[in-house]
Amino acid sequence: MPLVSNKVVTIERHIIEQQERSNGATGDFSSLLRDLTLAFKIINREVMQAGLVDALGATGTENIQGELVQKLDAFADTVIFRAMDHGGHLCAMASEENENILPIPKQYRCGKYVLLFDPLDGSSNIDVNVSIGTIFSILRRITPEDIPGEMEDFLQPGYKQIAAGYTIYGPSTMLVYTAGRGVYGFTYDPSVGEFILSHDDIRIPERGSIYSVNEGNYHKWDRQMQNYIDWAKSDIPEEDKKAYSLRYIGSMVADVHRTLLYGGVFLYPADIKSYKGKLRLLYEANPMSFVVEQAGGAAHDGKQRVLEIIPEKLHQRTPLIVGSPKNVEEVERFLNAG
Ligand code: P6P
Repeated sequence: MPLVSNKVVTIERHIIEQQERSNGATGDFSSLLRDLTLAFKIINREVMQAGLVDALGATGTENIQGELVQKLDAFADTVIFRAMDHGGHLCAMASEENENILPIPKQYRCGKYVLLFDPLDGSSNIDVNVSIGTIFSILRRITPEDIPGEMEDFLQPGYKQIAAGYTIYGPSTMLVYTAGRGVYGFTYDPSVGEFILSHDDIRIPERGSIYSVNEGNYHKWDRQMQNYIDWAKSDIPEEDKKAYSLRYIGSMVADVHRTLLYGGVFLYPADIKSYKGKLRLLYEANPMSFVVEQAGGAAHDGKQRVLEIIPEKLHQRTPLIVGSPKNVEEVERFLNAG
């Protein structure tokens, strides 16, 4: 994946160039993504000040409702909703923070897309200054365009996604997205308030030597998963395999972002306690799987391709094995062994 060196391209410019390449694309989708990046800039500002709010005592910032700063994930949820509800591109939204789908306020025009998002995944890590992120997924509505969005607009398999991506708030803030024509990374420059193209056409390595999983759950996994983990961390001379390294941040956006750039595999398997896994299908596993597949990787739930799961519930969970194609194949080999 070439780092961009000879031109300064903002995400807005990039989206327009992508739109010009896709025949028949309306400006609709481009301005939807532009509205989203505004929300990410506002969230970034608050996340980067989070530590200071305590240090500065009661001088916490006011949020967009004029109330004293809420919990950061509730704040992020509100910011995204309010940035996206009036653009005329969406007919409804869904967020991890809200049980039901979120209708577009009556005073605004309904559009032809639905947006699903996890406003601030891994937010429990904010207190220890670990990277966290926003994950988003965009689908085209399937109900008639003259009525408000409905639940069935959201319960579509992941391969129907129009676009998906994440913003990681870390040592630098990066937005990574795909619209089905490759994966692109933009690094935020707060001095000019722009996301600048820094990772053009990201491709995940065919194989990596990092596995990423919470080994504290080892005793809860089935035997096949335990066998894979035992194999992954062993030198296997007869297979000419060196032990893989374990890297686990406990923030999905950070773990998957590292996997995307360095290769390897991120796993959140089912276990005897969470037999469906922990991660949410529609606004965590699907968007991350779409990004990784578009970068040449793979994403399975242990039985099938994640993007082919037919959703039944808005907040349903799924096991997730996502990363370099060869590494995902290795996991599958163990899971399918007798
Ligand atoms: P565990 C964060 O709470 C999160 O939802 C994901 O970001 C992360 O991958 C996972 O949970 C970590 O879960 O059980 O390993 O702490």
